[in-house]
Amino acid sequence: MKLIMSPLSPYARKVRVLIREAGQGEEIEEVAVSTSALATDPQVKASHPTGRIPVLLREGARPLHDSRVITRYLDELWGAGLYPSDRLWEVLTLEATAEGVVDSALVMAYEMRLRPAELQWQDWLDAHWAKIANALDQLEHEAGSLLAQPIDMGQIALGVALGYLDLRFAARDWRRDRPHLDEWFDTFGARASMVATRPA
Ligand SMILES: N[C@@H](CCC(=O)N[C@@H](CS)C(=O)NCC(=O)O)C(=O)O
Repeated sequence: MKLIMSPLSPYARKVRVLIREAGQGEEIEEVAVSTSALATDPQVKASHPTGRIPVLLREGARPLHDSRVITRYLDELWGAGLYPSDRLWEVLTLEATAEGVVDSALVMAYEMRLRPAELQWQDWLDAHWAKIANALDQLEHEAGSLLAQPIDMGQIALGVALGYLDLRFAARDWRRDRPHLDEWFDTFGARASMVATRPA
């Protein structure tokens, strides 16, 4: 199988962390592309209806797209246990919260990096950061219990989301006033799967 991805994409990083946590690095070739809505990579255009990454190319089967579809597929294929049935709804909800953080962060990143400076809209940026801050404040209260749980896909999504905030919005310092989340990420971010996929 091949994973069309970018080393900077947080959505692709979730899949890449899962692959490493499942010990299946040999099974998937990671193909790095550069793509954006303004210049869609041809491989991405050919395999994803709305031209986004990640995409999983499979022998003799349709490509799979959307990171959450790919992570569910690989988890089931390999029996990785990252969506444990006894905690499924909690794991899926944490995964969705982390995804919402990444969705808002990406909206902000595109606004700042792709839109011409004179067209950028500060209220829009602030509104999306407020969504992120609200989610992180809630997660700050839950971070202690996360440390006690075995790794799951919700935690992977959260670790990737926080890593993306460090990459794009370090100056906003999400760690300030969130010591428990900071401590959790210190531990989680040191996992080999996270270190190996750290965006450069
Ligand atoms: N919901 C999708 C989001 C994927 C996504 O937006 N990926 C970004 C890269 S981080 C992308 O391909 N952007 C290019 C574009 O929007 O054309 C997923 O989880 O896979």
